[in-house]
This record gives sequence, C-alpha cells and structure tokens, in this order.
Amino acid sequence: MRFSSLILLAAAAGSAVAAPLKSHAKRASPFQWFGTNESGAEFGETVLPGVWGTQYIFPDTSKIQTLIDKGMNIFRVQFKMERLAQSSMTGSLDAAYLKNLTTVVNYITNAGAYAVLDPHNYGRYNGAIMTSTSDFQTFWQNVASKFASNNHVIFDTILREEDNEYHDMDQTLVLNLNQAAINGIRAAGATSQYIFVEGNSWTGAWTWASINDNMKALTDPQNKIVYQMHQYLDSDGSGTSATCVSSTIGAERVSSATAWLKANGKKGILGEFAGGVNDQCKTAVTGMLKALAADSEVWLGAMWWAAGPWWGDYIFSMEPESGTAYTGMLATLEPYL
Ligand SMILES: *[C@@H]1O[C@H](CO)[C@@H](O)[C@H](O)[C@H]1NC(C)=O
Ligand SMILES: CC(=O)N[C@H]1CO[C@H](CO)[C@@H](O)[C@@H]1O
Repeated sequence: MRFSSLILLAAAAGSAVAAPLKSHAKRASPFQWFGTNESGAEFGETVLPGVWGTQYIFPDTSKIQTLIDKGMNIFRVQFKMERLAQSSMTGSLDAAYLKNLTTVVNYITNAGAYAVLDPHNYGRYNGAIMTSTSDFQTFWQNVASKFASNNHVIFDTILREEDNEYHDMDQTLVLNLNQAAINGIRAAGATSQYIFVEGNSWTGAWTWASINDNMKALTDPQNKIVYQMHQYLDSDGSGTSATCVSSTIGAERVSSATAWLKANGKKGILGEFAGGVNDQCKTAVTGMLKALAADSEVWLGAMWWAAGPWWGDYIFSMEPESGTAYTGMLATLEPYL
C-alpha cells in the first residue's frame, strides 16, 4: 500500500528530483505502524491525582512532530485511570485532565498518525487489583464515548503484572476484563477503532503462548482486535538494564509469539520494546524487528519504550533532540520507520 502510493507519487512528480516527498509518503516500512510510547501523564503515581507540572506532565506535541517527521506513525500515550476517573472507576471523567489528554491525542491524529490510549495501571485502581468487569466496562465506555468519532484513536485495554496467587482464576479475570473493555468501547458507539488487548505477566511476548493462551477467546463484533505484547532484551526481560542477553535474543524472544499468532489466526503488535545503546543491543533489536517484519502479515508494528519530556538521561529515552535512544538508536530503527 505504502509502496504503491510512493510509486504513484513519484510518477505524479514526473521526475525524481522535482518535489520532495512528504514524510508520510516516504515511509517504506514493512509495518503498518511504527512509533513510540509517550510517557509523562502517568508519572508520579504515588500521588493521585497529583498536580500537573509537579507529579506528571503531558507529552510535548512539538517533539511528537519531530518524531512524525522521522517517519513514526503511532504513539502510545500513557495516563493514569485515577486521574481521569477520579471518584471511582465508574466516575465521570475529570474535564481538565481529559482536555490535556485530548489535546495530545488530537495533535497526533490530526497529523495522520495513530494515538493509542494507554491506562498505565497494571490492572490496578488505587492500588487494588481490579476485579469488577462491569466497572471496567463502564470506565472504557466513558473513555471511548469521548473519542468515538476519531478513527485514528486506538484503545489499549489492560495489562497485568504477574500474580502468583490463584494463578488460574487470575488468568480468567484478565480475559474477562479485556472482554469487558471491548464490550464497553463498542457500546459507546466507538466502532471504527482498533483495540489493542494486553495479557498477564507484563504481556511479555516471550511468555505469551504459555501464559496468555486463553486470550484467543476474545471476541469483537468489529473484528479489530490486535494482541499487544511487550519485549525487552535484558536478562530478566524487565527493561531495566542497557545490556542485552545476546545479539540474537530479540528474534529468539518473539518466535513463540509469532507461532501463536499464526496458529490462532490473530494479529499482534509489539507495544513496548527497547535495548541499550550499544552494538550488541543494536544487533539484537535489528534481529527482532527483522523477525517481525518477516511475518508482517501477523505483526502489524512496534513501539519503542519510550519518549516523553521528563526522561532526562534515561537509558531508553527517545525524546528529541537529546534523548539517549533518540541520538543513539533511532538510526538503527530507520529501516522500519
Ligand atoms: C493541563 O495543561 C495545562 C498547561 O497546558 C496546565 O496548566 C494544567 O494544569 C493542566 N491540567 C491538568 C489537569 O493536567
Ligand atoms: C522499561 C519500562 O519501564 N517499561 C515499563 C513500561 O510500561 C509497562 C507497562 O505497560 C511496564 O510493565 C514496564 O515495566
């Protein structure tokens, strides 16, 4: 699709040197989507709701524009449920926080890119594990109703930490919470949008097939579910170290998830990935993206962790113009932008 529009554009331009192509048209990525997470609005979670500029901040749209100019076309925007729905999960949405979130979302979608709404809550609300599917359904219905007419918004349901107790029950709860979110979103009249579903145990790609197999039972009347998995390349897969296990670890860690997507006829996206700015990680990251691209009929794209205004010298910061990964890793990602 993008290749053919590029050819058409080039043909229309008549000569290769005639007109500079717009950044969107330039994308020759094997993926439908490639972009980054945008952190800030979920920061300072020990103080809720907290104060803008003290505990949390919203992404800087001018920096997002820089990344769009580089070829990124999807941004996963983190926020906290307790800041949006302050009185309870089913409570009305806070107008001021929603306004700031909407400003970022609309900026992204007006630029033709996709904005992923990510309640960065680890399956918890006010510290307690969510158990009420109906409350969660109402939360999503309330959120989706605000974005129902924007088809470049993507709803990102829920991610769970590993929960060692009552593991089997918990896994069923993850399935049911995800289904409730889908039902709430569609009930809000948001019918054109993709929904990214997440699993248990940090939604890891490397453990997806063994832990989250039951998620294949999710249903969507619009048939626009995308299974979102995360993958870091350090020894425990937590994304806390700049050292990658080996130069081949990226491809190795996604292979069982690829097999699962194919076997079940599902689509996936790598919603978070990162590696340190060093040769071993660059090779490992490239190996992983090559593996995903080789199966781009099931893998729709990938999103770096993370950009955002408050990362400082964080090892994975993709924030223009001085973030560690922006200066040191972006060139490695360029073939996929
Ligand atoms: C929204 O952003 C503005 C700055 O643009 C800030 O003054 C305000 O406090 C923010 N409100 C919330 C609730 O985040
Ligand atoms: C590296 C890092 O901090 N990654 C975090 C990103 O957000 C997910 C939740 O979506 C966390 O599980 C990761 O730890």
